[in-house]
Amino acid sequence: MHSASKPAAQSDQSRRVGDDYRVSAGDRAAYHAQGYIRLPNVLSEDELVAIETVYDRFATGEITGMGRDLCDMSGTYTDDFKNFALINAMLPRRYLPSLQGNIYERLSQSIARQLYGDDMGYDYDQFLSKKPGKARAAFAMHQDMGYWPVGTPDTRTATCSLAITDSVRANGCIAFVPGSHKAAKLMPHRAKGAADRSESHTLEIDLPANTPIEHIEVPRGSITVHDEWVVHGSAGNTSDSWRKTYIIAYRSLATIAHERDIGFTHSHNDQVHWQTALDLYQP
Ligand SMILES: O=C(O)CCC(=O)C(=O)O
Repeated sequence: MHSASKPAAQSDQSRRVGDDYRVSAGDRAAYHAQGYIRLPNVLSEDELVAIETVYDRFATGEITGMGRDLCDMSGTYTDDFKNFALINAMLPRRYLPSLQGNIYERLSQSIARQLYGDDMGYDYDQFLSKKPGKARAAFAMHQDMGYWPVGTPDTRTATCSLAITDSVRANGCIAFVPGSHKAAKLMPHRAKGAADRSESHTLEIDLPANTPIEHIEVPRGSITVHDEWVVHGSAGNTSDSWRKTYIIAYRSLATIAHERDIGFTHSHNDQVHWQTALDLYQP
């Protein structure tokens, strides 16, 4: 009896099995309760080395012609690339199609489907790199819905963030307000450090000083997954190493089709002609 109960306990741990990643019932429940989870050991070291080689072509500025899709999320669109602190490469697989179908895409897609169902498809990808010793490389607190068109009927989203480097407090790991997704309601956002969105893409929520915040440290090769309403962001990088993150977000195929129809592709080069969080809340 005793020996039979052990494998049962282990089988409820999320884990990689060959080219599958199985999310345990406990982690699925925790995701929906908190608005985020951490999943260990998603990519192997060999897989990470291959992905990081391609990733670095964006972080070093080798891939050009991206317009505003290569920007500093802690600065403005007119900053020089050499001065970027938080390098944001939007839609890297659009600019380098050889990324399409990589092992992280395959595993993260299956994770999103286990969290929300089989109609979840790739919506966008993003590389976020914080340079060492850059205290200003902070990602302002926000809800992802704040960045997206208002009024999309089916908002379900699973955003997977792969730690390409260890992600820890000192290099500005992701931080969440647990349970802040529960109201499923857009909070007031404002443009950060710029008069309007033509200068900088970054939005910010003002949180009360006593808001509980959980910093989620993740070793290289593990991921966090978060939903579209949970309030999150990250502090600057005061360490002497990079923080590199590879984000892929999944939404329902119907939502993706709707948003492409109105011209929204997650590119910072999109011409915005839909209602945004700023239209709702700015005086
Ligand atoms: O990882 C971070 O520092 C923030 C990323 C983020 O805000 C997001 O993926 O929605």
